[in-house]
Amino acid sequence: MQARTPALPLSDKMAHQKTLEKLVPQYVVGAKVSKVETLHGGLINATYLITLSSEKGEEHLVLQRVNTAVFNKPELVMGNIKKVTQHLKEVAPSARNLKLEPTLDGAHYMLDGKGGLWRAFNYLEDCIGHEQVETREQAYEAGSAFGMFLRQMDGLEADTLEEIIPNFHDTPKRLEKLEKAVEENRANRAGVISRQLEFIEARKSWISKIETLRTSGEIPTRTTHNDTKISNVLFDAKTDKAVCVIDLDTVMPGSMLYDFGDLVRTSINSVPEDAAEEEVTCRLDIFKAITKGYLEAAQGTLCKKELELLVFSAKLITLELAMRFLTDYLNGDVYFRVERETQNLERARNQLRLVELIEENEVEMDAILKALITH
Ligand code: GN1
Ligand code: MG
Repeated sequence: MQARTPALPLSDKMAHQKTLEKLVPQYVVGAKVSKVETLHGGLINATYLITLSSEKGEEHLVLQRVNTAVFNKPELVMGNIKKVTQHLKEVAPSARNLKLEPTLDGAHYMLDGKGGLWRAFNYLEDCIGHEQVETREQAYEAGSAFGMFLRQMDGLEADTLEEIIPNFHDTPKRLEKLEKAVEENRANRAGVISRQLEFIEARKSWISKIETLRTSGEIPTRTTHNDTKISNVLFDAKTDKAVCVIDLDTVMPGSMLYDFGDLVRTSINSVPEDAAEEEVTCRLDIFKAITKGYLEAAQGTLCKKELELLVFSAKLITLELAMRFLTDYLNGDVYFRVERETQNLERARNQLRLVELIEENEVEMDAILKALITH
């Protein structure tokens, strides 16, 4: 069973229910929808676990509505996912992995006529999800799932994939967007973020580092996941070992450094992204476990330069997320789902505190990394 958090407002779920009932007969004949549950609490898409009953018994299907405001070329997303899931089948035929389920007519997605794109995945039975990293074992497993994904994707040339969201992890461009949002001040909120802007301004000298090295070819452009948090890993319900990674929407060409960094960012902090900044933590034991799991599973895929920048990547992506949350706060919360007016600002403060903590611990984190690389 995947994580079941109430990810969506009830009104969305009710509106989707009718669409779901229309879509299901395109996948199976003679089955009735006996239950619809919300799955996996992302901030962007809506995901449902459909329980179907027929004479054969119960079966499950995961139906997901892609947010076309974020993914404005969803057919390109689907093209990438098709390539990635096929590649996974080739390189790891016996592994339990995500599979796109085609409709009875062989289509990999359907449009609902209301701006939504729907697709179906297999439901991986007896799996659980974790919203936060609680233990070192989970951190190791999450690291190993994404390290394995990196290795598996090594044979899938990045230039065969579409860039789903252009400049997704281009930190200098994220800064430009923030600066533009400050200037436009659409939601009239710029007055309250001067402390945050100063903090970012003081770190301008290093924000282009990864993009400069990537565009000059000193670090490779690979097939990357781009949303590497523990909630995008499925775990075996019995053993709590990682089964596979999910959420393939943002798989596209990029640097693995953003993937590793984002996994560290979302794992070392023991509190959610919108928790008060005083509660933010930088758990070094968790960092060690993730890194160990990642490097063991990636088995030498990384080049020297990538290895050198692993700790830096965590600091950079955390600053990038703070910029994204601040930008959305200034633009009036048009991108990330919010439940309250200040939530994006809270997320930004939380992330900036995490940048500060990573800075304080950077030397130690680099020592942990070096020890893992040489052993
Ligand atoms: C978004 O929807 P979700 O939670 O999978 C975002 C990620 C951010 C994350 C922050 C396509 O992911 O980049 O890291 O929120 N995804 C997109 O919580 O923008
Ligand atoms: Mg996601």
